[in-house]
Amino acid sequence: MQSALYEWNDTMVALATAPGMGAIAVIRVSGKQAIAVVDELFSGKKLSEQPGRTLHIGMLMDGDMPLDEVVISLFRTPASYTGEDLVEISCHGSPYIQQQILRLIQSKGVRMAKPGEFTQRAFLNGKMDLAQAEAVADLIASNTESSRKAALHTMKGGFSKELRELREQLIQFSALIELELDFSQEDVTFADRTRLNQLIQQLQQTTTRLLDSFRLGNVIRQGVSIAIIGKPNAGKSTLLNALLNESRALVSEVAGTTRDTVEEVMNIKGILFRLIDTAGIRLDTYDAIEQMGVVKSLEKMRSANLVVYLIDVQTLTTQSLQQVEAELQAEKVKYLLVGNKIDRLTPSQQAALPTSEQLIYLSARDKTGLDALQEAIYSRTVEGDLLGEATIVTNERHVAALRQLQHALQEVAQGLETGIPGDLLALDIRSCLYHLGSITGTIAHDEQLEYIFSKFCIGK
Ligand SMILES: Nc1nc2c(ncn2[C@@H]2O[C@H](COP(=O)(O)OP(=O)(O)OP(=O)(O)O)[C@@H](O)[C@H]2O)c(=O)[nH]1
Ligand SMILES: [Mg+2]
Repeated sequence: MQSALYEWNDTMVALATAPGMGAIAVIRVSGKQAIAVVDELFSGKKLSEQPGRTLHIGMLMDGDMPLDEVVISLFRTPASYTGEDLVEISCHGSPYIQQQILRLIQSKGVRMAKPGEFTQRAFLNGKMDLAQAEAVADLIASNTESSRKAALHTMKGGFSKELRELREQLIQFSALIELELDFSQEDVTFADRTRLNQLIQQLQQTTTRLLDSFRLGNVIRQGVSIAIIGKPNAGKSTLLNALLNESRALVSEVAGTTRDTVEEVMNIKGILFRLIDTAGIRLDTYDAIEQMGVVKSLEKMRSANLVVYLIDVQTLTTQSLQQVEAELQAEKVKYLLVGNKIDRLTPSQQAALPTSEQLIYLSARDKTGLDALQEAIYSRTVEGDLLGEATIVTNERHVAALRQLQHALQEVAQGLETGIPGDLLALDIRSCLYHLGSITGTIAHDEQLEYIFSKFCIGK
């Protein structure tokens, strides 16, 4: 898979660990000259005579002067991350040493790698397909259990396997169509029309399932936004602090304390939730700043994935509850109702409180009932079995391609129904294969690759 981007003969270097001081830093060199160049700087064994997948300890020399004691990991083509000769130098993590090593290697005619170029080479050398390469960046960026899991699944080829199966089905399909073309002169009804219909249905189902997984994929990637809404003094900021287990938002007995929204993240069962504390909603205020806060709260409420509506139980009645629910329903938002300050009521008063499926009682101050709230937040927003091994599509580019595939499949299905000629069907199938190929990168343009890999870290 030759590409104009790919300069087959040049050797590149980059710092693979985060810049700055650390215990150890890793510098990667990949390409035809990688081993020879590092060999010239290394005072230990002759690296060019060593087999791949070996480690070597020795001094890295700046001329006659020892610069640092390092460990060399040696990989030989094709058994390396990039598929090329690859040397990793583990040095002491001083930024000065890192810079000196990078300088020495560049002085041997090696250039600095661009972001993602190691992975790009791995892709161009057929070590992984494009979907897998993109998952490498996702894995590095993963910040929760769910994002880590989804990225690892794709990086290890889970998604690619599903795409390959789709592709095989499509090829089967086109073979059947060709067969039909061969028989078109004879007056036989094609025996396997049912088989064709079955196949196209299977293809559509898989595509739809993958597309549907993106709803969850989006949740995994971006997190779920939760707006905490309610009247002034209901205890919204206290609840935010309790959920975060820190004093993040200002709390006071003065109604109208929160003026601007406060956002913080919380992790429930490996999913990221963005909690938004808002100014209490009071529509009769004459304070201009507070009024602005209220407008903002309403905006946050409308754009959130879930609204947690807080009510002080001391003011809670069946009637007020109904009114709140009616208003939330009119806003068409997904919501949970929380009766706060339960500690203020006697057990008999508590027993007399209205109950509803959507209603949770707790004390934000005493931090009781928080587990039930977290559980409800999770189950209201994240559906399906996250711990399963199913592919979850998290990448917008893949979604766009899958949508086009779905559209093209629809054309094929329609063509079958209306009985369009086989050669036209074959064209539609080619378009299906094209969209599939764009995900795995069998069909990829240089600019597109450049764009995808430019978003990677340097050294990966
Ligand atoms: N007894 C009791 N008091 C609480 C509880 N939660 C909050 N409070 C008190 O209620 C008052 C208001 O709390 P805040 O968290 O500032 O309320 P808020 O909804 O953020 O208020 P605004 O930002 O003004 O809209 C404070 O004095 C809190 O200590 C609770 O569970 N029990
Ligand atoms: Mg507040």
